[in-house]
Amino acid sequence: MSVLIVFMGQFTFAQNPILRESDPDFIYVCDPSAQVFNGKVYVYGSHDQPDAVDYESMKDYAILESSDLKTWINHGVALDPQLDKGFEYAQSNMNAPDAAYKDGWYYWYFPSDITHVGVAKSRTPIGPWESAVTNEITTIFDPTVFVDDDGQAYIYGNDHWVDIGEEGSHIMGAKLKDNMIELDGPWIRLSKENVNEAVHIFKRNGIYYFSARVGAITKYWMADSPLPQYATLKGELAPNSPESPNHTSAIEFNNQWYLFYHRGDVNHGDRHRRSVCFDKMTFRKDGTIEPIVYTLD
Ligand code: FUB
Repeated sequence: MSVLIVFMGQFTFAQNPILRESDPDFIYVCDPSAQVFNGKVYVYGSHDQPDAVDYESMKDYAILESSDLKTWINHGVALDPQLDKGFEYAQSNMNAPDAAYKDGWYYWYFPSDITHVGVAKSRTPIGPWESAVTNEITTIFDPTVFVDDDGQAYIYGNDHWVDIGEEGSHIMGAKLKDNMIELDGPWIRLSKENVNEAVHIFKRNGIYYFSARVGAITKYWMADSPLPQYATLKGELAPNSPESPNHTSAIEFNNQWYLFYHRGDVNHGDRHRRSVCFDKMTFRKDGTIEPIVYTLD
């Protein structure tokens, strides 16, 4: 990886962490939901405050954008449910969000009060965002949304938050209606195993991959459908994220797969001041994945 770092306004030339505290517009962006829209990579993330001591102080979100994964535009705080009209129901703990596109709209799924899920929508990937609903659409921890090749959308998460080592939380999934704001069927439990948080789904070569933080690491499952009972646990996807609970998402961009994650041991951070990074993914012939190796610079 290049060690050259050049600053040109909002642009950074280096890989990890994407944003650096020496950037004029630096903010702590974490819980990355990476998406490819219109040939560009967008990272929709949570926003840690510089003086944060817990996750309650998380009260808005951020967007990063890149055309080549080398130069990044930091769009800064992008959705502030406390200030933007139409999100009055949103309270504290604006934990990990996700974004999805369908039928001309970009949808932003965000938690309020830990498990209540609200939805914003926009005609562009970077806003302006308007309220898609006037209240929470459902309750799930770390909501994430996937639109399959046939246009059917699904929402996932874990049924409730548990601490490292605690049991009783699983990967859950449900269909979304075409309006993207109502469930179209019951929640289905997709993992036999317990997970802590950070559920994510992606599809490659017809295989559906689910991942989640389990204890200190991120594990992954494979399945042949978006609502399997059950997906098959395959093992480690990513090691312990230094100084922070793991939260990952995967994208394919220019024929290469990448895993986005955050870490708390850079930018004078900690588990409440995290910074987004990404590294290459390597798939084996049978579709299983080599555990990610985290890099800096
Ligand atoms: O950012 C707050 C929480 O930390 C997220 O919701 C979890 O996934 C963990 O990354």
